[in-house]
Amino acid sequence: MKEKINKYINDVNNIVISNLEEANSFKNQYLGKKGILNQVFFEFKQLPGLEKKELGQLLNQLKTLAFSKLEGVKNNQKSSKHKALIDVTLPSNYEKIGATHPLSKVKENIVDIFKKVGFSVAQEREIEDDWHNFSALNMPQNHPARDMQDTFFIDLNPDKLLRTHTSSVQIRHMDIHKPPIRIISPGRVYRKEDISARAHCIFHQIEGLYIDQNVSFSDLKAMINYFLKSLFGKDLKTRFRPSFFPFTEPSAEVDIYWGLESESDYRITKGTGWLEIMGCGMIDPNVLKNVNIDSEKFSGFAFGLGIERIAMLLYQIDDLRLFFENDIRFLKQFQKAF
Ligand code: 2NM
Repeated sequence: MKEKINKYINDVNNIVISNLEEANSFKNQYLGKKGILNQVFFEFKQLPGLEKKELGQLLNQLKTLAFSKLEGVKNNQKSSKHKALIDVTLPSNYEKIGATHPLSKVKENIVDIFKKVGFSVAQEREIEDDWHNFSALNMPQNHPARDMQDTFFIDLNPDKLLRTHTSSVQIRHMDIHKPPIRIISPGRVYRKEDISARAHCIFHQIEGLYIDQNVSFSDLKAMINYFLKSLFGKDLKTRFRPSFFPFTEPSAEVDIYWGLESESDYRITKGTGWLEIMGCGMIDPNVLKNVNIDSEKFSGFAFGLGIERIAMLLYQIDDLRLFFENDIRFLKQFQKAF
């Protein structure tokens, strides 16, 4: 018995375990239910008391050795796993720390919709002159439409002002490029307004311009319907109401059917279910004349909308000021929203 135990001790000492499979077979062989240790303990129990005393210690030595051998293998594996994972020369894990601002996201979505049908983006200066912001758009000095917008004037001589709409971008584009024209102009615009939940002195617009031969009002309607259905869903209902802008004739305002399902639907649609979403029209021949485009040969349409308004509808934001305060608690909500 003594020799047997000593042999096992020797065996365990000499066994080399190099993988999980070998560890499992060692465990079965020595520590399993019918394993060597249980067998030897069984035999040990049959021994007379005196022999037990002598062999007990040796047997415990074998038991401790077998367990610590297995434990050693486990620890080795753990630490080698760690060694393989930690490579200090690798770049650290990528942490997403920012979010796209909701206004940027809405702008990108709208721009993508128009890019699909051949529009390209035009951008221009925010500090404009009177001609490009007003006069070229069929709003001469003393035109009543100028009263509709309160303008931030920077200088009167020479005239410098903050653009009140992105139509000035389109005027500058038409100055340089001749039809066919398909552009969309997203950008920041300025109006002298008191800041409240519904008004701000800075906001964002997107305007579109399409000029070619034989462009009609039905082309305009089709384009707007394509755009609004792309943005709000293909089952969207729209309607066009006659309106007035100095730079278009005829002009229209476009409503979308928002529904009357909730209390807030009632509030934002004033109980009608309809929401005014954008303005549009056929470009006035006077505007084409101002940029030297032959209005006998070419016609076109234009449209404009406010990005804040769309973002408020899409994300149920009820205070315009949230877009400009950049409060992290507000912005964080858009990290995963898109
Ligand atoms: C609107 C509504 C109707 C518009 C017109 C022009 C330009 F420069 F071509 F004349 N740009 N944008 C336009 C027309 C904008 O916004 C509500």
